[in-house]
Amino acid sequence: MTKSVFVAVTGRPNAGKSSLTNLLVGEKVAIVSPKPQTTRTRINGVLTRGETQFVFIDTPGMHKPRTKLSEQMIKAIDNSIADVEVSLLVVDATKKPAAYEDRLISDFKAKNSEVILLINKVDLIKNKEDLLGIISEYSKMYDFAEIIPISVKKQDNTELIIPAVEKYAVESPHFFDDDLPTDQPEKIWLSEIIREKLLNSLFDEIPHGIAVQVESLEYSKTNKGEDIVDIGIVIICEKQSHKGMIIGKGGAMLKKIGGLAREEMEEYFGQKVNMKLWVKVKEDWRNNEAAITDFGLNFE
Ligand SMILES: Nc1nc2c(ncn2[C@@H]2O[C@H](COP(=O)(O)OP(=O)(O)OP(=O)(O)O)[C@@H](O)[C@H]2O)c(=O)[nH]1
Ligand SMILES: [Mg+2]
Repeated sequence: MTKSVFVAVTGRPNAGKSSLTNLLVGEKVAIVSPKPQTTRTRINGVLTRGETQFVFIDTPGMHKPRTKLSEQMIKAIDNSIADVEVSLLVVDATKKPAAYEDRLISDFKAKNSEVILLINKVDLIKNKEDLLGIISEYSKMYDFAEIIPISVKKQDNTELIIPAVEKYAVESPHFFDDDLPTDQPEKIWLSEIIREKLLNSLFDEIPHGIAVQVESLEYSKTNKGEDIVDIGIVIICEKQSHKGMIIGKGGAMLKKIGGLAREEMEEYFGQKVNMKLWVKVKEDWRNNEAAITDFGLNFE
């Protein structure tokens, strides 16, 4: 008798949802960065333990939509919450509850959702008594099934999460491959690795306007007969001035990004990677439905 449980991982931008999803699944399925709105669509992180398959749905951080892209991101959140046995609301212990949490909680109320509150980043709280105040503030907002203070960074209390969600598992077939940590297409995952390096290396204003596409992926051989993966990647940005910053002086930034990404991709493929990067400008693509669809970011 097999079981499965779908779990939505929700919260404001930067709360630590993707870090948590990766930790729970034990593999990097979602990219992580210090910049808000890193995750742009729902990403399934799959963990199979014995009879039970856990499907953690990492979602974009809840925010006020300002572009057509963010409207799709919000749809991805709402849709994720609607489909699951239980949701995790990940909050930042150093930040007061605000409109982000209110919006999610009103969704939970409308759907009468089972929700486990995870108060993350407790490693940043100096006075542990402050935690009691945070817990009581959140308890007034919703009837949470459980409240667990955690630190994903220090892996404090994170071992309590799997047993807490396992209670919601239902008898069912496994919907995903038992041996794969995600159903994300490989090309998407590879493009996300590039976006992660860009988010971590560039100034604030540019990253939100960046999209990455893997244009080609071929397995070939070097002159010496070694296996090599040839990857062609296009980075799309919104302004000519941004293109300059992404390329950097004498191509230095692009070289740095390419180097960091290649290292990670070589580890993933277990063989050498040859990567070619191009940068293109597509003005205001975040409000261009055709472009959003083309980049795989249209939720519907
Ligand atoms: N100090 C501390 N930092 C953390 C912890 N968990 C995550 N972070 C950091 O918080 C930042 C955001 O992490 P993400 O996992 O990308 O957050 P997210 O909620 O997925 O963000 P979006 O995708 O933008 O919604 C990163 O710099 C993480 O390293 C934690 O427990 N403690
Ligand atoms: Mg994320």
